[in-house]
Amino acid sequence: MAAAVTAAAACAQQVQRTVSSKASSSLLAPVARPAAAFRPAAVAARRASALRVLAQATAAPAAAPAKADANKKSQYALQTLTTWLLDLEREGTIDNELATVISSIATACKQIGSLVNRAGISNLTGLAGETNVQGEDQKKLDVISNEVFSNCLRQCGRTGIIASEEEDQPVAVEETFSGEYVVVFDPLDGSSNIDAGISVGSIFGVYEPSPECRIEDMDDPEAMMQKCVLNVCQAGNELLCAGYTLYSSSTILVLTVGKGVYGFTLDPLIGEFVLSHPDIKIPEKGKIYSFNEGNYQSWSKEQQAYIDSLKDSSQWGGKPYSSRYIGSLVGDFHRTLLYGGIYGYPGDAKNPNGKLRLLYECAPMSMICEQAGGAGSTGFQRVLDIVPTKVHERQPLFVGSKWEVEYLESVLQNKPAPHEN
Ligand code: FDP
Repeated sequence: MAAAVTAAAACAQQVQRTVSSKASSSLLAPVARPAAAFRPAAVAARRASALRVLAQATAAPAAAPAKADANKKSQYALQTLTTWLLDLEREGTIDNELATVISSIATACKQIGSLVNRAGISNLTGLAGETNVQGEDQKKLDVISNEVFSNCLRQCGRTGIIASEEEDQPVAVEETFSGEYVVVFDPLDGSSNIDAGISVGSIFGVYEPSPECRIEDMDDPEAMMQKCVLNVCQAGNELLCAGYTLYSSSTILVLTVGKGVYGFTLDPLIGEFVLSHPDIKIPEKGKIYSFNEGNYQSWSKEQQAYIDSLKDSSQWGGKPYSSRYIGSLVGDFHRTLLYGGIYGYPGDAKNPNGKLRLLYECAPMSMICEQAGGAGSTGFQRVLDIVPTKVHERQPLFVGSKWEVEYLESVLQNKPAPHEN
């Protein structure tokens, strides 16, 4: 711990204060309009009258009533992530600060998506030569994506603490000047697929602002780090926002702020995420399971029995479940969200808690799944109820259609299967 604290303290000391004064405006703050009040009243009146005459003279007799025209939607109307966030702000679902954090995450994802697309021709494939705190070899793109994500979050000035899969400890952000949201993320999940050009993704979660873990408290780095860890280790049910971006045949950002799930596809020609999947609902029951069956021998007998039963066509009207597994959580999860079924990474004899990390993999995916009408479970407990005891804690994860997840829980817990609707 002491070494980690020293490292984190050293790291924190290196952070340069790039924003010294409190900024008053934001990316999404309403822009003050040059008001008509500056126009002399007589000129304004003359202009209004001239416009009325012109409108009468040019109005086609068969024109639809003005009210109907105003309500007609233009065929060129787009709902972009930015206008969607503005709508949420207007209705009071999120505030301006959270909208700014989400915008900066979207910018990071656009940049990572472009790097992923060009990885093979920009010498970005292969290993970086380092291992992360979890002992995994870091790919070049893991390291770069982490830097891109961290830069965007710092520059937006609204994050107090960031915790990444690629960092040993949470990092207090010095550049923050308001907001102080806690952001957890895996900048490039599934990166072992990168060199083969297969889908990868970024996953993120945003928690309530926390002003407790401050860079100003550097005179006691150990106490500061304890506060940082404490503020990051929150249960998933405290998440304000969770999302992921899939880098695949298209770049798709899927997001929830606790009011349904929305998907935005990046239009590369205008550089904007455009709403393409409004109010996503996962099917109640599916026909696909997604597990790494190579681990079958080391699963519990209950876990084996569950997968055996999905393959037993006699139980499912003559057709067994189909198996699909990319080995990239974001890709496998996205398919499960749209088509239904179950994604699972169980514990096994060697790793009782499986492989996936609670904070920036299991919890955000579970929140998205629940918001879409599905479920997220460890097999014995709702994922969103677990309070992590450490930043990189692992948990078994089963997410997907409600029926398949409940059926899995019933098999693991030796309980009767849920009823089919
Ligand atoms: P990766 O190691 O390539 O980053 O948690 C990381 C993850 O990929 C997930 O994206 C993926 O679902 C899982 O590991 C794959 O693990 P297995 O190779 O053990 O199936």
